[in-house]
Amino acid sequence: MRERLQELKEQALAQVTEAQDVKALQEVRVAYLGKKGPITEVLRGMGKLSAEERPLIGQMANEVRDEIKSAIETKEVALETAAVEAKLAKESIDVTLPGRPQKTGARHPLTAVVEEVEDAFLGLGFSVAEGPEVETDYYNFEALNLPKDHPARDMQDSFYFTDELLLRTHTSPVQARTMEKFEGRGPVKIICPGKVFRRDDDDATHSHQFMQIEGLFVDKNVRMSDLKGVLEAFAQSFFGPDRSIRLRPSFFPFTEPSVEVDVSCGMCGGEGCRVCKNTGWIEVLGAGLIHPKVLEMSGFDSKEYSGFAFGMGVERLAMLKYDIDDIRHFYTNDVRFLAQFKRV
Ligand code: 2U9
Repeated sequence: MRERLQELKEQALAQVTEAQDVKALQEVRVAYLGKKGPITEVLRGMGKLSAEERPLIGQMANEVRDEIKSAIETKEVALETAAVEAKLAKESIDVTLPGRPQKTGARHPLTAVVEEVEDAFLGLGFSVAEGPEVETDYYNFEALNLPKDHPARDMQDSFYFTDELLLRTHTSPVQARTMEKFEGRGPVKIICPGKVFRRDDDDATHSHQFMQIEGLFVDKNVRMSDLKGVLEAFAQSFFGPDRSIRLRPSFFPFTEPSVEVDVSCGMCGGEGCRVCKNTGWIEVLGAGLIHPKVLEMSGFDSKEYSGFAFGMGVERLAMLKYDIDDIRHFYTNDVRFLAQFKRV
């Protein structure tokens, strides 16, 4: 039996040495150490041995089994390590190769302009307010002193869902809704950026969808001089510190008095040139003191409170700032146009 065990051990260890992979090792394990294997068989047959021989053979069988087991385990670790090393060698990367250029996007120029205008007004203590693009006739017109038969409605024809529901023609309803929420107690100091819609034929300067930023400041003792100071600070922040503004009388149903606001021409510095059509000035926004009726309709006592409001077209600002000649560029998604704004 001693010889048999010695023989089994040598055979098993030789097969472990020869095994080229984990599967072959597994086969050796089953063949020698399995329940039906020769070592188990030896142990089972020990009953036939004499009392002196039994413990000796039992000890030897256990030793042989442990030796085979540990040889298999050692070989297993060696095979696994070799496999990982082979994989690493195959997958090594050449870190000296040049990198692949990353394709980067760009903010849409209208987004860039909105964010820049927001920054300028946030610095002046304004907050940003937003509201729905589908509006009621009341907030889009009535609350802004544009009753049903008002002639100024003709300039803001819209897309109607029903007689009372339409795509907003300006962001002014956001201001009216915000004022209502303040329940007659100022100050209210907000700017309202967003998409607006008008029934219009598209050409180089008109688009049936465009963006506006409107603003409003309601408090006690708000005057025209406050409006002028805020708009001058904005113009200098957005167009450059050397710019000035001028106000010309105008009319809007929601403001009284109303003004058009011009910025001095950046091309000629006010001398007169092609860009400003020889006037030295460029029209950029409309503004005025909020009509007392509008204040009252949104819940403010017009004897206690006053305020100013202003509105500007985002496309027009972008066209002036980046010398863009056609409003349709903003909405046709030509990558050659959009890629020019990567640094903006
Ligand atoms: C409330 C009260 C008053 C907003 C104003 C303008 C003047 C204006 C135009 C500029 C170019 C629109 O994009 S544009 O066509 N806007 O001239 N907007 S005052 O006045 C308000 C708004 C809300 C409650």
